[in-house]
Amino acid sequence: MSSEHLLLRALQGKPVPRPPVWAMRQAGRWDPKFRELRAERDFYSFATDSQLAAQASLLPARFGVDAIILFYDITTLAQAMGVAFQMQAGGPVPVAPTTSMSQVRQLSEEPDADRFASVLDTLSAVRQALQDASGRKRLPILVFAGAPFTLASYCLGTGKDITATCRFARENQDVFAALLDKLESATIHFVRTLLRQGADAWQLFDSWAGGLPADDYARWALPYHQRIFAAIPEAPGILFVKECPYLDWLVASGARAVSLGVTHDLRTARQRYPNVVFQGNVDSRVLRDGQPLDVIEVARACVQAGGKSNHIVNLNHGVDPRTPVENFAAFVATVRGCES
Ligand code: 1CP
Repeated sequence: MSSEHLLLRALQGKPVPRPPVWAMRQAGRWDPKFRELRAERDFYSFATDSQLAAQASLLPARFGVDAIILFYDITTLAQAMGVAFQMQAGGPVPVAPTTSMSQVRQLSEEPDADRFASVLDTLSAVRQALQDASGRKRLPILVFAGAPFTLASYCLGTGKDITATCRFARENQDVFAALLDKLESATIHFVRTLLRQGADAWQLFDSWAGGLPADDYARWALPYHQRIFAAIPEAPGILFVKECPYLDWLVASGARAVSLGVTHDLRTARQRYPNVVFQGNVDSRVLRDGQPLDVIEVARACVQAGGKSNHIVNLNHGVDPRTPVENFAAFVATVRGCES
């Protein structure tokens, strides 16, 4: 078997002895070691301390995951562009919502790398920690960005409330379009910078776009995905849209891999698109509410449905904070045990 990492082989559609496995939000509150590390620290001061963020990124390695996702937040890029955030219980909230054209004009579309220096420092610390004696990385490093629609919703202060985001978009079309365009340029610049600094692959999170009606998705999500994936050819990119009903449009995004939720049957999607690399789609609620035996069953069924090649095992959304550690461990171990 080649020395190339399993995740990178899978992303290229190459044959693999088993699918790689990792989880969105694998570094987070569900993990007691993360809670210990985070203690009572404010989220952004924790995330911008590159030594702590590197330690948080690396915590899931002890379970045997096949990739390390770098610890920061989708709002980290917006902060670098000039939007300040506070982390509240429901998620990030802007100190001053970006709602006018003059505010959008002030945002930097290619923020200087020193405006996201802590992410670059975290990347360098994680790379160093993952290096083995021969100088090879033990695991590949994933970086990520929020897609323009989802990140704009945080800049506006509407967050997960899609109805409120759409209302603003309809009443202020020019401002909304200008904000999305700025976020598109900044995202391309940010991801390419991290790839130049040694990240191996990347994921675009358009978490809230799956709730958009088709005509709005066709306007505010799909064209941005297409332009962003086309502008970053140097490393494989994965598209995630939480429980997105528009499978054809996910595939049309140009992403190297498409993350599926439980809205779609993986086996049917696989038959319809035999050459597409799919990521997913174990239900995160089974990890939250089930016993390890339930997790073993759904993880095996997922490998069966998605196949070994052209497949990356993941959840339908992030690991729920109430997930027992033994369930996360069972999820990863089961997929690792599917080797042939
Ligand atoms: O310590 C804490 O307060 C825990 C919550 C947390 C974490 C672990 C937030 C607040 N951000 C992060 C880091 C983070 N965010 C990562 C890296 C860690 C990992 O994946 O292991 C990633 C990939 C994100 C991405 C992110 N942040 C998304 C897209 C993914 C998704 O869940 O759909 C979104 C929408 C955000 C915004 C955000 N940040 C945090 C919260 C609570 C939210 C709101 C969304 C939510 O309720 O989950």
